[in-house]
Amino acid sequence: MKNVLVTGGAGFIGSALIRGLLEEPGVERIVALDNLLTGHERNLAEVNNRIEFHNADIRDLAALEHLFTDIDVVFHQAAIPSVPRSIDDPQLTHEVNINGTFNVLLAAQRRKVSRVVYAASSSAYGDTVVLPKIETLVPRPKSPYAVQKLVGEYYARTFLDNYGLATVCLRYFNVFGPRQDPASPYSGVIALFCTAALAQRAPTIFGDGEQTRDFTYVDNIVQLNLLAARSPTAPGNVYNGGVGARITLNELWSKLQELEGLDLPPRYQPGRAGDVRDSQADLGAARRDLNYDPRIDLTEGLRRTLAWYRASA
Ligand code: UD2
Repeated sequence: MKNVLVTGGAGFIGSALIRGLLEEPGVERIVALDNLLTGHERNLAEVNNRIEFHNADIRDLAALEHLFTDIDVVFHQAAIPSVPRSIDDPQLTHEVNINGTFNVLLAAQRRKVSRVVYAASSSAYGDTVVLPKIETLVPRPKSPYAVQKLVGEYYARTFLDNYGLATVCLRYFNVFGPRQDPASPYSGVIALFCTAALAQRAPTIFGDGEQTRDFTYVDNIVQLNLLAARSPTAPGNVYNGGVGARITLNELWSKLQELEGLDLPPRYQPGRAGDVRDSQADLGAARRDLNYDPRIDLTEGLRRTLAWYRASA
């Protein structure tokens, strides 16, 4: 793994991954690609002189083919996230998340990239009777976003089977941490809750707040990506990326209030379309095959995230 490229490199997860890659032995050249639709150049501010940044779009196949020259591993993080955003704008999210992913795989195959690690989503599971959710469950996507991310997995597997492109899919479970943008109504709930807590504002909870999530600090996901890029047995597989726990949104807000010494009841609004009720990762496969060991739990992750938002306000 000498030359690596991160799509969505100026995004929240992509920029964290780049910081991880900068510490990784043997990595010599890091290329970041982003169209800055949801990413920000400021996310790469202090590492900018150690990487190559390209303002490029994954819908542009020619640009990808050009940038993938001599690349060993592509970490494909570029996407338009958010379940409600995909419901509001299915066409744009389809074009980026499905057609863009197809282009990344095609360019990787044409440029003889040795491996693509793909950011898949836990949303692929939908509502299952079984918890924690294990990779062998039949997917039941509930939103355009969930379908789009799942199609990416199927394409990744198909490119391995038909063209020999080594691909690994990582189903991220509700990732949070520094640099997650709190500025959009489509932002991840922890970014919104942390910034509400720091401003001493009541957050909005959609539904009864008893839905559960496996909130995963971003450094755990960086570790998972680096392991997936190196493991000889990973290609062709799908791995959950979570911490293996779950918490309700009501509990999450209580925890944040405790950490910040607040007493602010949340506002409740009707539940969101496409929302999954419960989510928790089974980590058996990732632990067994990849040696994945998520070291940062929710409380520690929240402390670090609050500190980051406080410092960057
Ligand atoms: C989904 C995926 C996640 C990732 C993400 C990317 C599931 C279970 N998870 O996250 O793996 O791919 O999409 O976008 O499908 N909420 C509030 N108040 C707010 C904002 C959100 O109550 O102000 C609720 C929301 O209704 C949901 C929960 O918080 O029940 C989490 O929402 P989110 O948008 O942070 O992430 P989610 O679960 O859609």
